[in-house]
Amino acid sequence: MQKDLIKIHPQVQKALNEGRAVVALESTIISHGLPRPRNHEAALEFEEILRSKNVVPATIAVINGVANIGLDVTALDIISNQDIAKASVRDLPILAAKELSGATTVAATAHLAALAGIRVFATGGLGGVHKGANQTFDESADLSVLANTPITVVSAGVKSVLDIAATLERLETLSVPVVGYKTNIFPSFWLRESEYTLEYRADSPLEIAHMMVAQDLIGEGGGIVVANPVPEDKAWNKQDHDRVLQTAFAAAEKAGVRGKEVTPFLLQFIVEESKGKSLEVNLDLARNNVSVAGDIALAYANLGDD
Ligand code: PSU
Ligand code: MN
Repeated sequence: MQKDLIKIHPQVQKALNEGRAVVALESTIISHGLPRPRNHEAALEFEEILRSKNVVPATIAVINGVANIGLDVTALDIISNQDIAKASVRDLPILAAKELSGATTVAATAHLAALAGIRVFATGGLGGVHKGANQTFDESADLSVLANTPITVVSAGVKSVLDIAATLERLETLSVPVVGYKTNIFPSFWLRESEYTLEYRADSPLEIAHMMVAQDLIGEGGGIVVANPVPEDKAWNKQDHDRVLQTAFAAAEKAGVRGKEVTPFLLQFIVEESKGKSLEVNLDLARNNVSVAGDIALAYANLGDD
């Protein structure tokens, strides 16, 4: 068996060759994190936010066994409208051999983006350690993959459905730096805050670009997490947020969801229970992450020009 397992979109390859700014985007948020048809609109909009900054978007997904780095119109339609698998890194060889399609998680997107030479990646929220993980061992592969994947991930922290303290501890153990973007507080996805403070912050894209260069030189070969809070006027009201989340946990417990189903179940439940409010906040924070990732990619590319 000798096939091309990775296909890099010509525009993405050209930008990489020329040292221009490229930002990777994940597909699980599109296939499993957002409802149709908003997911397809979002996929197009995220790419447009980047193009308008003169940054080349590279949405990543596995299409019929081939890891696509940068999607064409047909592939964007597939990830938005077909029921395809949620694919983490461990699923990649299986999808390849079986010639199946899959939407890539943060872990799989980061891994494939780095293989292609992409240095910056925007997502909504990073996966992490789930509550009760001391019993279930449910910790997202997003964390361990970032320990050995040289990519900067812009995320609105982690969802408050996760155990934030444990997630931050694991990132420390895995030697993944976590930097607040214009904040000293770790954000919790729909909210700008959590109970946890961060030791370091960056106040400009250029500062992050300098950290990336230093990470390349003296780091362990891993990534950087940029924690970027949702804009103030877009955040969810804390009281509503807390109430809906409590209901969501109870529902997940009752439904007995396990493994990779947990995150999509909670997200969908929360959208319904909040009458769509959580969805609007989710889209706003994702747009904001895409925009900041674009600025970081531009700053990093400009450093290369000096
Ligand atoms: N955060 C979101 N929406 C999502 C996810 C995270 O706002 O859809 C997805 C990401 O792809 C992340 C994955 O990598 O959930 C984590 O899943 P798990 O907990 O099963 O590793
Ligand atoms: Mn999990």
